[in-house]
Amino acid sequence: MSNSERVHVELCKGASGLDKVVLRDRGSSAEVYLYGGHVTSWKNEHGEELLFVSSKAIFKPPKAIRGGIPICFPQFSNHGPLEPHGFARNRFWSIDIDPPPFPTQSSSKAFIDLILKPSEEDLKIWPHSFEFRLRVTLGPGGDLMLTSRIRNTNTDGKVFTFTFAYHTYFSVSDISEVRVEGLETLDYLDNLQNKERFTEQGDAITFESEVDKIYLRTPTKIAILDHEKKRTFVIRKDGLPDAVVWNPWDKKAKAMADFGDDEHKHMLCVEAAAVEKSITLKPGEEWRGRQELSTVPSSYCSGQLDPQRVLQSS
Ligand code: TA6
Repeated sequence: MSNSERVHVELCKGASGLDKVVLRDRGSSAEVYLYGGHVTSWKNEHGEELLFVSSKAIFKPPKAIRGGIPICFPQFSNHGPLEPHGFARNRFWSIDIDPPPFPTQSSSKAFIDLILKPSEEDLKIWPHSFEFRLRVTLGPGGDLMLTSRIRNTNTDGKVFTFTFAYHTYFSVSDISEVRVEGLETLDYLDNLQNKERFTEQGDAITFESEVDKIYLRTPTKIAILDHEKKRTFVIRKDGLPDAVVWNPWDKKAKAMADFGDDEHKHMLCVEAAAVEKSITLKPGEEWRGRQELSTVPSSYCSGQLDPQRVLQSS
């Protein structure tokens, strides 16, 4: 079956009978649940899964799915009065059949538009009307793009502010062999030390214990090198100045009911985010936040690919 005949977008049933959309393009694929507007799978042309989803993940409201790409909105973590990470990740989104024209043209046919609007219940906890449009695109090269467009539709003239993150769980072979490049020498807020501000040392970030840091005003590109898999994840982001790096390590892993005791060894969250400075929208205004994920074959030590070259290339 040629690529043009292949079904690029398919609506079907997933875990717990929840609706999901499967995107396919030249052997690559991605899956998005309407519950949470939540990407739960991204596979390359070899069928290898690139995102981590816990074997104990719960696919049942109101629990957010543990893994993939939860969307944190209108509040990141406990940076505000709402439940941790806001409510968008545990609401049912709809397929947006008539989205406004998309700012950039993509040749990809494998994309889906989802939309979230507040329910009466949501307006009681966050009294603001909004339209949150999310486009998930699987690019011809297997790249995964998420573009969020959030519009303030308040009719009472009220502005609103929010914080945001794509809480991406990357699948890695062995966390103790992983390096993150692009965050060196930056300031960060350490969530394990009352959000105190520190400056990162000069080298690539490696992992030997629990990490929960919010890096401030990072470059638009960050690389995650998985030595064992000879794979580098490249995160490109737009409209999302910060980046959160999280690994619960062993103790927190054991404390989370929807997370396996040893699963911290095979995942790393690097989250394109807007946290330090919340985003303010007047009625009628729209914000856009985009992340593009791709992989390049790599092996740092064999010098085949220097991450700095990845970070400096377009
Ligand atoms: O993004 C890092 C973080 O805020 C951590 O503090 C940790 O709580 C993680 O998110 C997971 O949060 P969750 O609410 O999904 O358990």
